[in-house]
Amino acid sequence: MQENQSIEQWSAFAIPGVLSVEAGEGGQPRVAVKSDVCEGHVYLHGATVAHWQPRGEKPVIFVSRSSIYDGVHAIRGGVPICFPWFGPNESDPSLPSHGYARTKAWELVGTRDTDTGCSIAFATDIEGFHLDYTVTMGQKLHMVLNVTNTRDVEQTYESALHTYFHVDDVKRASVSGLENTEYLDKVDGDARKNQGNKPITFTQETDRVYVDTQATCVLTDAAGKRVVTVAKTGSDATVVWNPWIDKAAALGDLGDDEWPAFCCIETCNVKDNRVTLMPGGSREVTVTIGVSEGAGG
Ligand code: TA6
Repeated sequence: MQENQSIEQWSAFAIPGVLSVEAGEGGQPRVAVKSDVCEGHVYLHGATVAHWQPRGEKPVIFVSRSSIYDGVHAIRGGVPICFPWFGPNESDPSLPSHGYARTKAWELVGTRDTDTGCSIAFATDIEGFHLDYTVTMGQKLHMVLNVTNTRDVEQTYESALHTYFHVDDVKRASVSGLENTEYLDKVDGDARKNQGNKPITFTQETDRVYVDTQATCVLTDAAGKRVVTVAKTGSDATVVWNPWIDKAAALGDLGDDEWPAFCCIETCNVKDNRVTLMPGGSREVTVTIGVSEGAGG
């Protein structure tokens, strides 16, 4: 934790019996929700959701056991926020992958207990944009990212809510909803392909940017006998990623044996679907995640 931070400074945000601000992994400050319907954590570092578990369910969000919690590195897992670009910066590859949002401390603005769950509001400013981000943890996980152009010239950005979903075995998981959708295949030189009429399954490193899609995705975790729905608004692209064996081994903050335990379904405006805002203009993205029992397959 940075020297000038103390947990006590956030005590005013506590909601007795359901929400507190505590020292999390590495002493990093996090908002902790423990209610009748769910539990969860959101770190102030990157405003990163790092845990959400509806009561009676297994954890839905995956975080690596090797994640680094030093207030500098991005948390490996959870819901990192990629902004104002996605992946390597196209004009300067020396800049941080996925931009600045996921590796900076966001301001905790407010907390509220609502009829759909505990709402936690964050804000930050990045390169002429103001970002407001609200996470609501209840029987569903609802995230809203609002981006406003605060400069007097038009600006273009990319964004992603880069959600890591826990699965019992990615080799037996599938993602439906993106059938017949065009995608850029990042493991094949960004070749443009079409998904065709079958759901996405995982047999190798999978890194695909599905463009021009507002579809709800359905993650079927056959091994875990669970179905997770990922519904969105304001987002025109969806990224699906699993690193598989070699890429997982190359990531120092991911256990070599962890790649079967997650897949990413990311709620994006990237590549063909990056966003240009006029001065003062805003764009809102929402994602709503729900869980239901699923037959094993
Ligand atoms: O969203 C998929 C992706 O762009 C992959 O290419 C992979 O790089 C992943 O993000 C994780 O990126 P990170 O910078 O967190 O290692």
